[in-house]
Amino acid sequence: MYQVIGTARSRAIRVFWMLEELGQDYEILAHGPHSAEIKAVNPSGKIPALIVDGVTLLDSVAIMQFLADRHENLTYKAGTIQRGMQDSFTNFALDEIDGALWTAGKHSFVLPEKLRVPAVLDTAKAEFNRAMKTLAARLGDNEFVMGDKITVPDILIGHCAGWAKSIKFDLPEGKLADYFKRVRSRPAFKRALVKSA
Ligand SMILES: N[C@@H](CCC(=O)N[C@@H](CS)C(=O)NCC(=O)O)C(=O)O
Repeated sequence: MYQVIGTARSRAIRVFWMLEELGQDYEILAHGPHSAEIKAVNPSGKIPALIVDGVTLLDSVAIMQFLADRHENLTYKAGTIQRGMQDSFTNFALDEIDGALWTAGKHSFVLPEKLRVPAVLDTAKAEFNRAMKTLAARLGDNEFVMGDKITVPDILIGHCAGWAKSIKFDLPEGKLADYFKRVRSRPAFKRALVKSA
């Protein structure tokens, strides 16, 4: 059985969600950032971590993609053109969406107070808004970023949409709002929220 170190209100929810999508059994070790339990496996003290076959994997997106590859679901196969396109969406979401949200988070509550620059929040919002415009253009009329098949980047983006809402960033309306709703209303996400609550 998989074990995941991490709490629900963190990037660990991406891993719980992916495991639910894949129908895999998992145990949640609900330890927060910088706990002794996470520091024992990750020198940075960051969550989440996945423990599989006695080995620890770090970084939520690497973990999601590993699980998708391993269980051959929610992903295109490595080496295909579609996988290249899928990974491009993953990198875009990580750089431009997660990146803007994380900048806002770091300068609101993560960094020690003396290192915070509150003015950067407006920059993070502007970057987020720009990413939303790019996403709308790249999504077009598709159901999911890769077309009609849900893949790893949709889970990542779906998580980021909820994160953005929770820190009161403006979320777009129209097709993008429908897309966020479509991804976030998946039963697997609901199960992950219940299990990790
Ligand atoms: N790239 C990592 C980032 C992990 C991360 O920053 N996690 C946050 C919680 S969501 C954390 O543990 N922060 C503590 C810190 O930054 O010191 C991932 O995607 O897993």
